[in-house]
Amino acid sequence: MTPPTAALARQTNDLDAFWLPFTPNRAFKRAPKLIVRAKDMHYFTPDGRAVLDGLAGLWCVNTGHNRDPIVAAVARQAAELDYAAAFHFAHPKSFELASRVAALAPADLNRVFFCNSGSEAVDTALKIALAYHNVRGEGTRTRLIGRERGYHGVGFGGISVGGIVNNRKFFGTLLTGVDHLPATYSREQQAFTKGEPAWGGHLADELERIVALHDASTIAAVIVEPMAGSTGVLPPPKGYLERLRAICDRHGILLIFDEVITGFGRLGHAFAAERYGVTPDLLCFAKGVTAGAVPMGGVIARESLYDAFMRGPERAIELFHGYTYSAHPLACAAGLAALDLYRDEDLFGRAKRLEPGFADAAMTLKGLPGVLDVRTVGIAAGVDLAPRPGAAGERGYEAMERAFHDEDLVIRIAGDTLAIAPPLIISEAQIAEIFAKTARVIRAMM
Ligand code: PXG
Repeated sequence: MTPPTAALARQTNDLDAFWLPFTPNRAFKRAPKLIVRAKDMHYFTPDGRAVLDGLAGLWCVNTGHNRDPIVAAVARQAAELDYAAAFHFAHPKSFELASRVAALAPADLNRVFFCNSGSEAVDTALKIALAYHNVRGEGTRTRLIGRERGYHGVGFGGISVGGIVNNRKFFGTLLTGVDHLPATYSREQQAFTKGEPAWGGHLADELERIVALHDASTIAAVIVEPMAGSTGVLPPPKGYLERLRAICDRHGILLIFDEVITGFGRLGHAFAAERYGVTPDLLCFAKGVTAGAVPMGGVIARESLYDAFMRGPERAIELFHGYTYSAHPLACAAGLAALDLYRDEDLFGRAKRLEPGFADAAMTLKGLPGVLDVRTVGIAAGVDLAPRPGAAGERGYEAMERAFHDEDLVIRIAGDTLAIAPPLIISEAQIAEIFAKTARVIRAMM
């Protein structure tokens, strides 16, 4: 452990050059929040303050921070093989990680394409879906269906099928031929539900309406997050995903699950597909695959999809897609070490066992001033705060800042909704601590 030094503080004094992502840059640079170190459940600031991580990084550090086996695996790999040209070679760990990821996925989801982020995973899945129909001679299937309030990263594909207005409105016409299912959330019907709400399964039938409008022969795929994370933890209504699957089957439409957040234990299973007993045709993952230690994403495809591409001359490339850093050795090493930790510490099972207590702890916020809804599923909670009149998002932002500065706690916001999703190694005492701190923040603001 390195103590904070004056040199380190000096290095971080010039804040001008760095354009921070998804951050109010001017407000941040006026009152910067710096992190120099992390271990397990905590971040550490330059002055040595320990800050409890209530969001597992950004939903990715599911094992907890800086776990020794991951650190050692990455260090070993960096010394042994930094990089091998991804379009010429493979290295042993790429095959090993693909096999291990495939083994965690249900049914015949067993062919794994690697990339470097969730956004790339989404674009990869959308492209595989379009190309799949093409190689099968159904090239008229070009439409992609997303969902309102969906978040699928920031590539043009992802923002097109996504349903977050601010992520779309500045960026032109996006992909054409995209339509959207309605969001599944209704406060009136679902407020203060633990787990999957009873109301809303019927909203999957909106897909039939979209099919009737465009005709199935023009639709390639439907993409949804099994649980919408970024827009404030919206678990799927009971029966919803099953109904989507049935409608897709009826019309030859591919179903894509974006499990960038739900993958690797967040919902008490390796994948949400397992929790819900619904198998998609393509499954996007990222984040938890390396527990955030090295960037990595990927898509798991059903074997039949992969097989559809394996035709033509053997020397011909089957899918014109890939990244310089697909299956990067450091990412594969981190991924294998993370999967070992998930297995050895039974972290998915742990999340499942902690879920009822986590939900109870979250529900203690019910009844606090301005708390309009609390939702939970797995080790994730969304808390809607009443917006200040004429200043939507202000209360959420203030809550996040107060949590960090006054309570040494990291939480996330989407507008006036707080999101809480800590690492899966969290203790029951730390769960209580998160919600006690959050309650104090809420009380202090109202
Ligand atoms: N799909 C889903 C479902 C995601 O949640 C992405 C794709 C994109 O992943 P990359 O690795 O390209 O960022 C995500 C990312 C938040 C928050 O505030 C959520 C994400 C990222 C950053 C912040 O909830 N999810």
